[in-house]
Amino acid sequence: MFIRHAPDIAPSEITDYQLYLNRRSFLIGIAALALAPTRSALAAPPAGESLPAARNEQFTLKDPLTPLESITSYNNFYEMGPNKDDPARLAHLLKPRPWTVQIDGHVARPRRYDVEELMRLFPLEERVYRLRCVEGWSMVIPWIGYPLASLIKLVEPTSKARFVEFTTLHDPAQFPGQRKSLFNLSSIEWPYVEGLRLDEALHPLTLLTFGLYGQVLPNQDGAPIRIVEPWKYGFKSAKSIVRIRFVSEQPKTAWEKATPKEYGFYSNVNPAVDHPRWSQATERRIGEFRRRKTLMFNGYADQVAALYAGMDLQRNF
Ligand SMILES: Nc1nc2c(c(=O)[nH]1)N[C@H]1C(S)=C(S)[C@@H](COP(=O)(O)O)O[C@H]1N2
Ligand SMILES: [Mo]
Repeated sequence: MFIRHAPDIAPSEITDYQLYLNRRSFLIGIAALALAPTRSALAAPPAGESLPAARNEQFTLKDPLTPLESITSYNNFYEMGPNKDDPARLAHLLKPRPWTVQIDGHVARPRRYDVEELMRLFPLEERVYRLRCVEGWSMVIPWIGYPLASLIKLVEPTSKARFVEFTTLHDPAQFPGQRKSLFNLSSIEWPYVEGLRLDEALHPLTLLTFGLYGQVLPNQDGAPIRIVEPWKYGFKSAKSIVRIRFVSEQPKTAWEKATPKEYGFYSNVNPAVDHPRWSQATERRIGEFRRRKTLMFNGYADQVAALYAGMDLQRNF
């Protein structure tokens, strides 16, 4: 199953991947024992439950994987709190099952889906993508999901649909970061809203994501369903989505509303356009000390540059 003899695989990658597979087979065993009889009645968080998916080599980077430990302990998820370790600490408050996702707006087939059904509509794939946070760090993550395009085609956008808006759950009982208090000085107006142009949402790289590292999404990574948009800064990849709406006007996103001079609608990874308060020319891969050069469109320029042909990317940042 894990056989890639290519000499370009770093020993560190092999170690991470072996660890991952060992842990995965262990978890599959545990999950089978614990969950077999009552799966449909299960409303508890399925964290750690295995989610098998065939790897799509066409969309798999050869970079060493970031360890699962880092992916689940160093997070941005402001609904859970402003610090990187808040999500891991408070993730147990989120109940990702049962969960429904409303799909509406300018589509011929609006519908509310149970996330279990949504997850089974199309074959799941594993894809290794880089995630580049606007703050200057990056990770390499084996995501599990299917192209958002498959779902979009199923619900049939009408000619009025020009953008897609994603909305995260708003529930202060599950998300302490949404409670009003002196300690929550977050400038985000809840719920968290993100958006893409329809052609970006239809791009084959855009992944509707249900898992990572062979298991269902850990709560702190946006369970039970999130978007992953690998050529854009991480904040475009909205977590714990409850609504996907097709609209004709460009959505007002949460970060744009909070700090319009710092966060634009497009937010394509671009080493030539600095954040007003820091350079975007380099980044630090979590787990490494050296800084790497940030790549145009996070390294996906060959695949996505055509989406922005003729656009001024300094203005449309
Ligand atoms: N709803 C919601 N989605 C979110 C965020 C958030 O605070 N709330 N943070 C974003 C940011 S800034 C990043 S870098 C990524 C981090 O994803 P990860 O924690 O799975 O690595 O999630 C993005 N999605
Ligand atoms: Mo981020």
